[in-house]
Amino acid sequence: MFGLIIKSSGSAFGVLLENGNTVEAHVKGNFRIKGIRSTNPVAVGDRVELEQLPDGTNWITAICDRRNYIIRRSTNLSKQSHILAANVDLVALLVTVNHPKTSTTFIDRFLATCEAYRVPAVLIFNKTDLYDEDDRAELDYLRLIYEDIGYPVFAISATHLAEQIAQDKDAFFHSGLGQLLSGKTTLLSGNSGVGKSTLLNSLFGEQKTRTGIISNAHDRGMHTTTFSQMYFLTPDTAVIDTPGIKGFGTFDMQREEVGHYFKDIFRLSAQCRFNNCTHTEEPGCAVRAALENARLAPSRYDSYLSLLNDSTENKYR
Ligand SMILES: Nc1nc2c(ncn2[C@@H]2O[C@H](COP(=O)(O)OP(=O)(O)OP(=O)(O)O)[C@@H](O)[C@H]2O)c(=O)[nH]1
Ligand SMILES: [Mg+2]
Ligand SMILES: [Zn+2]
Repeated sequence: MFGLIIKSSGSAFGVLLENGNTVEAHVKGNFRIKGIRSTNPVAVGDRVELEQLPDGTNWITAICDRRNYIIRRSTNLSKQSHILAANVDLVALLVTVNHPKTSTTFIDRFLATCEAYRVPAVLIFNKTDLYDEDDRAELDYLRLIYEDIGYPVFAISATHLAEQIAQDKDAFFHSGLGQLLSGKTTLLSGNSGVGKSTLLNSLFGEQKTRTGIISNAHDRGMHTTTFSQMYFLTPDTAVIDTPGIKGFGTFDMQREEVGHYFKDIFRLSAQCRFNNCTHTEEPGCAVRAALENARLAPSRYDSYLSLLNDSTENKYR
């Protein structure tokens, strides 16, 4: 029996079978995939083989080869890694300039990971209805940076989107963000409280999953979503809502490799004097020249350096 993992809470999995039924399944404690050390051997998006025992319980016995996956280390101090999802067409990173604020380091680490795993990514700035003048200026600034690199950028209000979609669903799914999502399986990720579940509910026009509040004291989310789940908008359009994540420790990057995953830095590096330039101390570095001439955003360079430091520390591997 084969199926698709559509829900993962860590120990139990929801599996969509070929006959359209969903069953709960488990993995044996010692189930491991060669080469990947992660807290979850199976992730949403995985195609799996199942065995049903006479007592009616379902056990995952094998995972079909993955087209791709996105893996994250919870923090740089942690050896634990977590597969966010497998076999996705697109990563939609939901971020906010405020309420709560998503850091550019987080954005850049996430985008670099998407590059490393060769999964296309798009940035969605949410909660525009809450932005004041400064927030809007910040949004415009960041939008320029990321569009210039080549990432599609959208600015939305997930709460207002619900009305817009209710009024004209077809129009939404035939242009902009809606069109981009159509026909794809999209992993929705971001910090807690940025509105992932709210966006998901708006896309469906009904409450599919619980949303939380933002703590007044810390202006942060409360980690409301505790499991990952794939929801089908149409038979060929799916969105995966995931629990909010904090830091983004990266993985398996060699020092010389880090620059490859920053598309802007990679492009500039073609003009560096040394082809193994790490863009730190070397003479004739085109990346640092671009930084000085304001052709490279300081925040991007800072994020690059933070990843370079991770890979230098190396001891976590
Ligand atoms: N004003 C405004 N509030 C929003 C918007 N999107 C989400 N929110 C609010 O932000 C809070 C958190 O939203 P959630 O959808 O639960 O956030 P999440 O990203 O799923 O959070 P986790 O599940 O904890 O990762 C809720 O109170 C939402 O109503 C928006 O566009 N505008
Ligand atoms: Mg949520
Ligand atoms: Zn250089």
